[in-house]
Amino acid sequence: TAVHRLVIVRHGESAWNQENRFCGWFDADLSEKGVEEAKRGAQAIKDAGLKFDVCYTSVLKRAVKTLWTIMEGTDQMWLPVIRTWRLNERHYGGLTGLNKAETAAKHGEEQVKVWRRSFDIPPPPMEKDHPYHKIISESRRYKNLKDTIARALPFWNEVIAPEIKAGKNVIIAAHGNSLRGIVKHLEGMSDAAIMELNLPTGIPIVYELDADLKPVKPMSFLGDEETVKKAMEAVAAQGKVKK
Ligand code: DG2
Repeated sequence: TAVHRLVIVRHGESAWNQENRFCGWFDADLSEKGVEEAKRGAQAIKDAGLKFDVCYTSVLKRAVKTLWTIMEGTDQMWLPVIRTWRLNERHYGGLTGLNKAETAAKHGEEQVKVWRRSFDIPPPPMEKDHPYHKIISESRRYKNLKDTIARALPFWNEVIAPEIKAGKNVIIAAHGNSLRGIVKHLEGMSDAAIMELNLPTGIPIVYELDADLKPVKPMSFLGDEETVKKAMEAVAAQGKVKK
């Protein structure tokens, strides 16, 4: 039986989602459409009457602003917010800034799918002379960074899961891939199954969890089925060669 509820939401469309560029740890802002998506997400959460006790997000402004928009739209701006690099997007390494469709044309759609979606194969590293190396590596927020690989899950296990078990209502506003990591863990998905999951931007997802934090039913989207389906297909299509 469901005893806990968790809401996760991928930030609204970012300027680099819009330009179809690998973003990772680059701090792209929300696009105008992304702001609208976040507002719609907020309205959906308001309509569903969902209340939270604590909020988690990354240290990237596209996720932080999405969370703010939801807090504002649901009149919960007083809530505590914890920002952590552990909920950041996957670091896209050498791919950062590249256009996804152009990368697919150059390296093949299969390779791009592996770089975007595989559980254990990382994108190529970011070399020192990469155009975005300086701006990302010199940011003060990453000065104490020790471990860039296994990051979202320890935070889930050590911080978020205990809060939920203690009865807190939690919302996490983060990124396509940091949230895919949490979803894989929650649902016990195989490495193959997680390859096929594409999270839409700005549409809140509700999980009903049992006392051991196992989902008692599939994730439910606060959005109409057709919109959700289209949005997920569009994310998958970003890695295809442009026709
Ligand atoms: C996107 C995800 O991250 O890209 O870094 O480009 O969720 O912060 O927009 P997000 C990026 P894909 O893995 O879908 O290519």
